[in-house]
Order: sequence, then C-alpha cells, then structure tokens
Amino acid sequence: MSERTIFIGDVHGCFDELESLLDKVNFTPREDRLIFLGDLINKGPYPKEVVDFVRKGNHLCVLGNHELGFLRSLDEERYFKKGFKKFYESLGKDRDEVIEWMRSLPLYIEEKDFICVHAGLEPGVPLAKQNPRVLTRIRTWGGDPEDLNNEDDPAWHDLYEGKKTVIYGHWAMQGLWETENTIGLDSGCVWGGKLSALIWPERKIKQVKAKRQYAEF
Ligand SMILES: [Mn+2]
Repeated sequence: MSERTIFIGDVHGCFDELESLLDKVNFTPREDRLIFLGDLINKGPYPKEVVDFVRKGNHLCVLGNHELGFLRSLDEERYFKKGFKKFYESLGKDRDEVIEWMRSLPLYIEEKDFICVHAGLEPGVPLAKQNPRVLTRIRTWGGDPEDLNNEDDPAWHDLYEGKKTVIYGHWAMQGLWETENTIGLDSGCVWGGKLSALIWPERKIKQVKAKRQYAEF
C-alpha cells in the first residue's frame, strides 16, 4: 500500500480542473490522502461542488482567507458580499452542514516532516501562537500583521528557518515556488494559470492547465 499524501493548491471553485488533476496523479481514495490548502471557494464556477467533494470525501483542508471571510460574513452583514451571497444561496439544504464543516477546519496541519497552512508563517513565532490573519494572508513580512503584501518587505518564506517543510498556497502571482524548506502551490488556476498538486513524500509536482480564465485581476 502506498503512503502518499497529495496536497492541492487553491481550487477557487475550479472543479473541472480538480477532477483532471486527481486523474493525473492517479488519486486512489483508499490509498492516498488529500490535503487541500484552503480557498476552495469564490471567484471560480463550482465552489459548491469543490466543497462537497472535500467534505463528503472526508479529505483534509486548512482554512483559507476566503473561507474565513465567508464565515465572518455570516456573522457581520457588511461583509456579506456578492460572491459570498451566491455561494451561500447555492448551498440549499446542505447549508447548515457545510457551514458547520467549514467552521471545523483547522488553520494549519502539522506532522513530523511538514506544516501545511494557507498562506504562510510569521518568522520566529511558534506555530500555536501564530495570528490567524497572518496564517491565512501573509506574503511578505515587515513586522506588521496589517501589512502582509508589501513589495518592500521580504517574502515570509525567505525568513523561515524551520526544519519542517511548509506547504502553502495563497500567492498566485508568485506561482509555483520552491525553496529548501517551503513549497508554494498556488499557481493561479482561477486566473487562467494552473492547478498544482504536490505528492508527498516524493516531493513531486503535477499540474493541469485551467480550461479558461475564470476571474480577472
Ligand atoms: Mn488566499
């Protein structure tokens, strides 16, 4: 029996590409474990289908900023924007179950040789003390958790000195990005790029191209 863990980058409702990618890695439910990096929803065409696949398959997933935003929008009406509303309405009779499932998702998953998180880590802070906003939004780090995407600051992964490989998504503009101890898997499928999978522990990457561009910058 194989011991593969397959990480999947930000799907954003791109269900067709998800199916193609699972084909391409020869995903076998009884043998492989799937871990999604968050941002299953918004921007793309089939968020409900993606969520149902992950939820009903009991696959693992960390919270992305889009899931956090959606959950927040349920509590605070001013955040309940068009995309969230559309997704909410698409849930139909599964609404309560989906919301309960989403609220149960972790901010990170840590195992013996990797840490999986949506965006990244604040340098020098223990995992359990990381700020949820940082975990789901960081790209660069200059000391201010409100300023996480500043081209004058270094990428967080250039400051990361941990031994465990951090596997993350969220940075579509950067694209697939590997350093010695970090692997970024958001290759911008919903923007017309690619959907990426990382096969662990082989450290092999597989990708499929987006059928088209679903969202615009
Ligand atoms: Mn994101």
